[in-house]
Amino acid sequence: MAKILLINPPQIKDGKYIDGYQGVRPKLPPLGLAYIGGLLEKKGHQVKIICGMAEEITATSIAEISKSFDLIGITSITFNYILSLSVTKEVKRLNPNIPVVLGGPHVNAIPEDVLSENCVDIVVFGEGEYTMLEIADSLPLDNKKLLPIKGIAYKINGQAHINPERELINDLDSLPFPARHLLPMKNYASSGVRGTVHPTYSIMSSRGCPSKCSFCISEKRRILRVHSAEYVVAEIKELISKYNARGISFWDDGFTFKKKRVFEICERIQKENIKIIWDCESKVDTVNSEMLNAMKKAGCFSISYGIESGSERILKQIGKKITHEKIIRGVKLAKQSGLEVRGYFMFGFPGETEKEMKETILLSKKLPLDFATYSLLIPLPGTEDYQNCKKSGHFNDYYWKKQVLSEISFPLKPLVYVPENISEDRLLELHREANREFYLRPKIFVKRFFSVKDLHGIKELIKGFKTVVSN
Ligand code: B12
Repeated sequence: MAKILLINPPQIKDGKYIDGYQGVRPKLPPLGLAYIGGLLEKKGHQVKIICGMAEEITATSIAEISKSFDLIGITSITFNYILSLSVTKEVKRLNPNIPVVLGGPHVNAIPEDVLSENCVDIVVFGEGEYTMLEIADSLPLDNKKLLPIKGIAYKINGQAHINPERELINDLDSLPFPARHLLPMKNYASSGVRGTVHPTYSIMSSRGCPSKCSFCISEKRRILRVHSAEYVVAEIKELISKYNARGISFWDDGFTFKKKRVFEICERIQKENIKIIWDCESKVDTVNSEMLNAMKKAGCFSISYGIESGSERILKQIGKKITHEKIIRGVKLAKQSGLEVRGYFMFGFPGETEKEMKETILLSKKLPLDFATYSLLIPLPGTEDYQNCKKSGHFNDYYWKKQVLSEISFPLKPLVYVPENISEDRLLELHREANREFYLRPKIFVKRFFSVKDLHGIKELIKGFKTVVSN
């Protein structure tokens, strides 16, 4: 039995702890670490998780705590990579003999790059559950023991060794539930991004996405695998009984990809009379009325669609495989079923013109959406857009490294990438215009005002209003 410490790095900016991304985004449990923790515990290891997103803790205190562990695992997305590295360095400085493993979406995209850091012993790319288990089972480590472990990169005499990829986990139900009992659950999720009830917690009921969008990471994640309806409903019940959940947010890349399963989940929720309000992310061309009605009946209150652009040319370019017609249909059907509908839009794709960005604003206003979120493209390693933006010559490498790898507030200024046909100022202005034009319409404002149910709702409304006008 090994003692393993898993770490989500502290959210620190300018030396100060940032609570819940300055209130801009929700605080959610790091499910990747919790899944790994769940499997390690099931197999007899002792696990602790430190979540620097939910606890105010410094890198030095984490390093002190690390002393009593046999193996350390740290997670990283691109935007907190520098934060993850600073924890890794501190942990290694105080505990040079404890193996330190780095994993997560950023690491998956560029394992060799991450391995070049002195403080990192092993890089895990891909799904981490079984890889971390094999590492833990092999302690104390030597190069011979690492050789057969799939999905890792490590160093032998300073030289990088990259082992073959690990197969994706096909039977997701073979995994225990995420070890949420190792997390400070009370510190998370007030009412989620889209939540109206408190507390709302997150579930990942599937992994992967069959779409090939140019801004999204990694080939391998594209293969869709799902938890069965039985597993999903049992997880919901655990969240209710152990953590008093009143709401659930499904963060799957597309909750509605497998239609039959959606019906099964809805049926079970109703049959077992489970009182829960939930929301999910989806793609406009994967829904139909029957499904949306069943979802509504089973407690779904909101659906969020990745729409991205109002320009048919850009939709084609980014590989979204949706058209205006499909977008209008998907949004209308969800509204007809009585769901709240959110649309995600993006600006600043390679070659995108001002005219095309205006088409996006127009489409978002034309659709019967309740909320719209507009983001500026940030090219991330492992995506097609990262390659395209770099090639275009308008990509600012200096700012990419300085900001993207360590930023936790958006938009990043100056922008790391600005399409050829527009100036940075104009792009930022259009982004502001989009928010104002969408939210400062009387019908949206009145709807927001009358949807407020409690003090939390009032606070959210004021925060939203301030964001729109001060943006
Ligand atoms: C829920 C979610 C959020 C939540 C927060 C989640 C959290 N608590 O950390 C919210 C809504 C707040 C959020 C915000 C953002 N997010 Co987000 N988010 C997700 C989402 C949808 C699910 C994450 C999840 O739980 N996955 C399920 C678990 C099982 O997978 P996993 O985390 O990858 O972990 C597995 C492996 O990576 C690996 N692993 C992970 N960590 C470790 C550690 C070790 C030691 C090992 C061995 C292995 C390992 O093993 C795990 C189990 O198999 C993902 C997309 C996705 N489908 O994963 C995007 C995703 C992580 N988000 C992303 C982005 C870009 C953002 C934002 C920057 C968006 C924005 N512009 O505001 C912010 C950044 C905020 C920040 N500073 O952290 C990107 C990250 C890309 C990248 N290159 O890093 C993703 C991948 C979406 C995408 N396809 O591009 N996000």
